Amino acid sequence: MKVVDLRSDTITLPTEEMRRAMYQAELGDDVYGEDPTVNLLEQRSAALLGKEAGLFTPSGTMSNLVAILTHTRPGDEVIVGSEAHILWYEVGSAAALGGVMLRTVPTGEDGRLDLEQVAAVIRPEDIHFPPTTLLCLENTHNRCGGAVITAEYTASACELAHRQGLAVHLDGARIFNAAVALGVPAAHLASPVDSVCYCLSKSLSAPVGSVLCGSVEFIARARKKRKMLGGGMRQAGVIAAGGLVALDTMLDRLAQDHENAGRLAAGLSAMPGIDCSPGKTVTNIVMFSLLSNVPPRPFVDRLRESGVKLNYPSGSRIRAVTHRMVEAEDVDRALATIHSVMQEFLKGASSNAL
Ligand code: TLP
Repeated sequence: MKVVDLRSDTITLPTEEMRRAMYQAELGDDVYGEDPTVNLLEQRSAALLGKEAGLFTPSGTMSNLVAILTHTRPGDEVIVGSEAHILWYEVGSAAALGGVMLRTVPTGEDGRLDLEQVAAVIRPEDIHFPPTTLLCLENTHNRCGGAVITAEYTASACELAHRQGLAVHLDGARIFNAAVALGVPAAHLASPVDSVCYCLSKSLSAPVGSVLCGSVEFIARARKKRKMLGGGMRQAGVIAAGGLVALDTMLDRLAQDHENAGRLAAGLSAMPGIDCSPGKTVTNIVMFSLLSNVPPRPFVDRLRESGVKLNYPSGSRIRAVTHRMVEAEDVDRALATIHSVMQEFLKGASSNAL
C-alpha cells in the first residue's frame, strides 16, 4: 500500500537529477566565499527575487532568524501577524536569540494584516517605549491555508512601514507557490520588501536549505549573523547543488500541486462530517475541520493506520499539503480513505448516542 503523506511538502525527497548534481557539485569553503555552487545558488536566488544578493542557510527558520537579527537590535519591537510562522513555529528564537519583542496584530483569513492596525501599534518616540524597527509578512501564508498576498498589498504595507522607519521582512518560504497562483514573477511579490527568504526543501523538493535575499549591504551583515549562529557550512555546495536543480526543474510544476490541493478540497467539502471551503484553497495547502462529535486525534490516528498521513490538528483545524510525491490518483485514494474512516466514526457516534 502506497502511503499518501499529506503532512507537509517538507517530506519531499530529492530527485535522481538532484542527487547526481549533488554528487558532482564543484565545491570550496563557503566561509571563505569559495564554494562556486553556493555562490551560484545565491546569485540565481537573488535574481529570481529581484534582490542584489543572497545568503544560503540550512533552513527557513534560520533565514527568518538571521533576517530578524540583521534588521534589529536587542530590545526592539517587531510586528508580526497573530498567525505568523515566526510566532508559532520558530521556537521563540526571535526572543531567545534576538532579544526582540514580538508584537502581534491579528492575521486576517487571507493572510494579510490590517494596515490601520499595523499603523496603530508602531511606537512613537517616547522614553518608555522600545523602538519598533521591523514588520514581518508571510507569503504564502501557512496557517491561513496557503493564502497568497498580492504585490499591491505588500507594496502598501512597505510604504507604511518605510514611512515610519521600519524595515520589512517577507517570510516567503513558499513564495514561488504564491507567484504561480497569482501569475506574476516572484520578484514582483518581493520587490518592495527589504529582505525575503524562500525554502528549497518544501514544494521545490530539494533536501536542505533556504536562501535569504536583500541588498549587498544587508546580506554582508546577515552573513556575519549566520556565522554567529553556527550556520557557516563550508563545502555546502553539496546541498546547494540540489537547490540549483530545484530552481531548474520544480518551479513549472507547482501548478500541479495547486490543482491537486483544489481536487482534495473539493472532495472534502462534499463529505459528510467535514467542513472545508474549497474556494479558500489557492495553493498547495488545504485546511479543514471535523464535525464536533468526531474526535480529531483518534481520527488522524485511524487515517494513518489506513495509509493517509496527516498531522494532528492545530485547534480544530487539520492541514493537508500537496507536493511532488502526491499524484491526482493519490488524492482520490486519500479522499476514499478519509470517507470510509469518517463513516466508521459517524456510525460510532450515532450508536453511542443510542
Ligand atoms: N513550516 C513547516 C512547519 O514548521 C510547520 C511546515 O511543515 O509547513 N516559514 C514558513 C511559512 C514555513 O511554513 C516554514 C516551515 C518555515 C518558515 C521554516 O522552515 P524550516 O522548516 O526549513 O525551518
